Amino acid sequence: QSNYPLVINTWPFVKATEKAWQVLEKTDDPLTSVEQGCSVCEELRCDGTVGWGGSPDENGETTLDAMIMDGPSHDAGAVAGLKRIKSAISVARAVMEHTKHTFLVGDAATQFAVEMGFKEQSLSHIDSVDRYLKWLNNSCQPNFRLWVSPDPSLNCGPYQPVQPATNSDKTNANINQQSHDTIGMIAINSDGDMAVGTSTNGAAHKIAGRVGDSPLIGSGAYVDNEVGAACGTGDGDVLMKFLPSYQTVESMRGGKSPSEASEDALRRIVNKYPKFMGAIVAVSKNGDYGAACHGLDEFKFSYGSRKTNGINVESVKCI
Ligand code: SD4
Repeated sequence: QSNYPLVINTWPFVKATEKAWQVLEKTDDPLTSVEQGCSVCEELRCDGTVGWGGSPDENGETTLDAMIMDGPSHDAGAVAGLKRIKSAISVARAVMEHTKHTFLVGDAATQFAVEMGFKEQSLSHIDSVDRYLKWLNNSCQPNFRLWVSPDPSLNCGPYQPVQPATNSDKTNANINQQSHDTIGMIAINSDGDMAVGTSTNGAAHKIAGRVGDSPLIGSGAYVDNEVGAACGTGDGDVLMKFLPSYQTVESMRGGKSPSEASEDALRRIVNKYPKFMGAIVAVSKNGDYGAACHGLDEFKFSYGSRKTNGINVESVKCI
């Protein structure tokens, strides 16, 4: 059996994996596969951390970050702080395909989306309202979501600016940024052409306007069609300082396997931020794949993959 076609994504979001696979099988189009796979998570509000109705910011509003990148053309589109539009990755694709630009943000991205025919609607859900009010009242429930700090006091508002003394204090020190679970997805078709994408509602109780790593090309995801692709999940305020998806692809270019390259990218982060939490998944040009994580053992980081022989969810022991 050949190593591709293949779909792979962060976390066990199997409905998204399966949808992406169905699209890939039918169309052999990795870009549409990634878009539609991630769209499933946006609709299902995977873990409350993708799509509408999750991770409210300090104003109680959910905003979305997403990107998509096409291997053969090396073209990409992204949106950040997208308001009142549910289909973030599709808007990112529209930016790529219908503009000369690459990245649109905030209300102006919404305006673009509406002009492109996307429906404007509230991104609030009873869950996001409830979560916001609990945070506001300083009565959060630590187990409300999959990813919360082991220290319950860190999960409750109101926001207190922190002035960390060192980089290692910085990670996890900000009580506003404790809930993570981005979908990052890679698809590779029967010709070995690849696409990547991400979609997330970012960090819970973020300061309004905060953008994470997920929509940033090279940080949240990256593809070089001649080498491979990678995407990440985790603490975006740290991840974005290291361009880990780009780094992973470059290490594969240098001969590392997908797992080795992902691990190397994370080690560069952990070296400076020992408490960092996050993961990278990667696929090489020949369809080999692997992953690495740090600080996620408690959350049992796993990722989904789909080939002709079925779906597979693999747990990763973190470095
Ligand atoms: C962010 N990286 O906005 C995203 C959140 C996330 O797994 O990945 N969660 O920081």
